[in-house]
Amino acid sequence: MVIELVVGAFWAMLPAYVPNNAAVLAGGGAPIDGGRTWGGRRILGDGKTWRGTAVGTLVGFALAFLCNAAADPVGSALGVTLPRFSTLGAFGLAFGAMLGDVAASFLKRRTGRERGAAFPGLDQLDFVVGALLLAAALDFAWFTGTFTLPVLGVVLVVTPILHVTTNVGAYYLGLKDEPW
Ligand code: CTP
Ligand code: K
Ligand code: MG
Repeated sequence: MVIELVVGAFWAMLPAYVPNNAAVLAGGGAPIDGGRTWGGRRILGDGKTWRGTAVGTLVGFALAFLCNAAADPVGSALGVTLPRFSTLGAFGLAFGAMLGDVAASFLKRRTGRERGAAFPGLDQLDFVVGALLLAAALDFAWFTGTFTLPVLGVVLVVTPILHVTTNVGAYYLGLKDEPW
């Protein structure tokens, strides 16, 4: 039961977990804010690009369909039932994750933090909150059926741990400038 809950929560969040990492690999090119400032600071900064945002969203969205196709074989191999993604739910998770990260950069710039500065708590949860909110907004019936309260509890505990681990890994692999 606990295994099914944890594996199911991880599976349900995959379209939200992958976009940020895909953006790190795909980043570069024109920044979303076009270099513009507000109150003497960049609106978002050079770390939020059109290409990173678009590729991140597409990769997360596409992954949901791979997950749907793989849910039966993977589920029976693990002896658990894995959740399926609706199209709108999948899009909400992927694009919402990117929007949450963009919103966090907006807040970081407003609070005087330069690009790449850490904002503990926000860095680990911005994309989770964005993903869950947009998925709920776009397909509430699917959302409440998939993200039950126990699943949400697991997501809020497991995500920061995974986020810290993957970012430290990406940093040591030379893919990311900072370990957060
Ligand atoms: N990235 C991107 N577009 C996004 C998100 C990320 O291009 N929407 C790429 C950028 O190259 C960015 C890298 O992924 O530098 C790491 O992402 P992140 O840590 O979120 O950005 P930071 O550079 O740390 O900037 P910020 O302080 O604004 O978070
Ligand atoms: K970030
Ligand atoms: Mg960063």
